[in-house]
Amino acid sequence: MKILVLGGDGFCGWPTSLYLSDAGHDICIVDNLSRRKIDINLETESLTPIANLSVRLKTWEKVGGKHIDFENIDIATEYERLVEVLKRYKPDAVVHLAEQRAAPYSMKTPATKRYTVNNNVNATHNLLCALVESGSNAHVVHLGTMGVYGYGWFGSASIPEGYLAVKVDTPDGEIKKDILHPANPGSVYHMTKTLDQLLLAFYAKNDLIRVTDLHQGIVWGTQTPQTVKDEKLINRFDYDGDYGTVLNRFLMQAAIGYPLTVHGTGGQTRAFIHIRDSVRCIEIAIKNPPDRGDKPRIFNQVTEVFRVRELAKLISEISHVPIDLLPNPRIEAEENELAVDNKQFLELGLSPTLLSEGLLEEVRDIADKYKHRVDRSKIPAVSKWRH
Ligand code: NAD
Ligand code: USQ
Repeated sequence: MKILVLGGDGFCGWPTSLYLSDAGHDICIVDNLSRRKIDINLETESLTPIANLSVRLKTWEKVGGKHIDFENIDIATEYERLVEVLKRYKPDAVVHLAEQRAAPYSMKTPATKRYTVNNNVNATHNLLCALVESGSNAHVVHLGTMGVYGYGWFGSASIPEGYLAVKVDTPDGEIKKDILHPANPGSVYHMTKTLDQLLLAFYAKNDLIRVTDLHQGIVWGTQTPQTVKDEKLINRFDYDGDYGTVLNRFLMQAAIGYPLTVHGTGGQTRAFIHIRDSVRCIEIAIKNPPDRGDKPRIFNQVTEVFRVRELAKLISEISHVPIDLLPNPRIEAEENELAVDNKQFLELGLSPTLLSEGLLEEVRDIADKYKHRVDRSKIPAVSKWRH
């Protein structure tokens, strides 16, 4: 298949591009390198030494034996260029990962809030509009987030895959319907993903665009079988207070003896997935498109559920680094139950990488190996939800 990977230089996008290329698909990365520029502005860097994109692509050509195209386009602002690429490249599928993805960054300042909304909503809408204008029949595989659901509204009931079965009493009797699960975002970033859902649903209905939305949990881990082939292919690993996600942050903190930064009581329960499974799920989704005219197909892209303090305890036990219970900079439930349906991916063949299998490799090959690159001043999470 011919596949455009929007956001293909990012943490999920780079290993996805290599995985799909290795599997024999023709890949074109579209990225404006904004994530690298944000690192420069925040004066921080990936823990792992990521190569420039041109070096990454040349290395993959040598090591993987495959060519990957690259177009430097801001899909939120350079609409005409996006239309032109769609017309020229004629993709069978478009994987859309090109959004500002950090909740703390999205809550940092009025400027980062507005950037996140403008970038994410326009990126998704421009893509959908450009597909229609270019006459493309490409299947859109969009990366959404578990955060659209708000981590469990109905006690310990399992969160369904996108749609909630409701019964409504009407004068003509009871009506049963599957509706989009109520949205309950916890940050400006997560809010943009709930807006994306409506854009995707509208274009699926009105223009018969085939859409799959992947509500992914927190991705942990770094390497895939492709990125590990050469150090110049290494994936990024964010650890700073804005972009670092919880499990990867704890692993890096354990490696340098920095007390594990648990927000509040650590009773927050979240869903997780290893980066190796994330790229597999994307390929499974590409191979199983909905029909034209169907509503978006929604998968919950998660494999395990943990409480933050359970993760901290586990890592503290293996590293002997203490846990620090910090005031929570976010506005979020201090304690929540979370159960998530993920049957669709399991039925389609996903065999999950469990925390118990991947953790030691991550400590040994990434956190320990690159700990000399850590800037301790970038670790505290300083973005506050309410000022
Ligand atoms: P990332 O920031 O590492 O990668 C995003 C990429 O998109 C970057 O390379 C960036 O330069 C590019 N980009 C952003 N805006 C763009 C624009 N307007 N035009 C062109 N390129 C643009 O993020 P990631 O962790 O790889 O996340 C990818 C997607 O997966 C996001 O949509 C995110 O919301 C979703 N997701 C990520 C996680 C996670 O834990 N990392 C979990 C759930 C969902
Ligand atoms: N947390 C800590 N200590 C830390 C960092 C985080 O206790 O040092 C807590 C947070 O307060 C939160 C939880 O850990 O309760 C998760 O935070 P996170 O930064 O790991 O994840 P989040 O902000 O939710 O965002 C990440 C990705 C985002 C994706 C989302 C999936 O950055 O792109 O959409 O995970 S989900 O969480 O399922 O919505």
